[in-house]
Amino acid sequence: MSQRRKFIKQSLMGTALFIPGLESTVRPFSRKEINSKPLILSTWNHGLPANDAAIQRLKSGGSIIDAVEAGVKDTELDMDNLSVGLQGLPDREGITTLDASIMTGDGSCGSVAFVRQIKHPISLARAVMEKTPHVMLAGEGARQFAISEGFPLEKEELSPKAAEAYQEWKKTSQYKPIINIENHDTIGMIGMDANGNLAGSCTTSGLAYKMHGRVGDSPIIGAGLFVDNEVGAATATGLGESIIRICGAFLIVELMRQGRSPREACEEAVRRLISKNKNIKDIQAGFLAMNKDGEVGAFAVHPGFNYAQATLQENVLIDSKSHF
Ligand code: SD4
Repeated sequence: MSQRRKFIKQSLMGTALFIPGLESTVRPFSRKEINSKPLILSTWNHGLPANDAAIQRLKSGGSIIDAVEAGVKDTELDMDNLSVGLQGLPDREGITTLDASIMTGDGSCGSVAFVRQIKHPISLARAVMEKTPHVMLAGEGARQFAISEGFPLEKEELSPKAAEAYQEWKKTSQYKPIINIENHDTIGMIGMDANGNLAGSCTTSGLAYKMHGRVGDSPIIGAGLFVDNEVGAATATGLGESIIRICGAFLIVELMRQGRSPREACEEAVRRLISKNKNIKDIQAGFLAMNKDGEVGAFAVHPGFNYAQATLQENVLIDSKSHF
């Protein structure tokens, strides 16, 4: 566990705390949610600095899509995060492959899956959205598109932390596709600007030691991310296979469309996920949502999921409730 994560975990036991350098505070779960625009939410502890980056982008005149891109780009560069970006843990063959998606509330979306050597897959997903007639590019085709758009290709080598972890894993080469404390740091971010326009982004290196070619929920529009200006936005983290099976993010937005609050919709999605997946004790998944009125909700299968919530005034870390 990174020092920062340890620190934030410990902080949660206390009251609101200032985190030096992050302009952020940490507070325990609060039932009463903020109702303020703009609003940025993102998964896990690294959501705090990512939210700061997103809010900065809005303050400097960026749009909500600029903000959710800038926010998760921060995480894509975080060397402590072994689940996002090229420093993420590799697949079974020792190759790091990345998935990302981006969406705006008018239905525009783009994603990349199983892509190699690209430092900012979220920006590549945005380029797919804005510059191609398609929604999704995968693998070599995504890489070729990146080259044609002038994205630099990074050297294909594992970060020191990922290389060490991979060497350790190879001793047994046991594949256990479960989300545990060290395999859970995907960032999903959803945001709303001052005018109520919504956007979201999601980026990950996926599950450690996955099969080569495996794609998770994060680049699947409707699974890891869904945004609709008429209703709200949702994102997911956790075992991608379990989330894809229930179209998690889309399900939550549709439940909100029918009148559920974000929290109720996330809870219902967790119930659905539990009913459609075996071995639920080994599966962690967490959902995060906002509606167009700025109400926020989250829910997870197991304890441990948290999210960061930022307005112009504050950026706080909140523990999600869970089914178990
Ligand atoms: C995946 N959902 O590829 C991602 C993993 C994840 O936090 O969320 N990790 O299945």
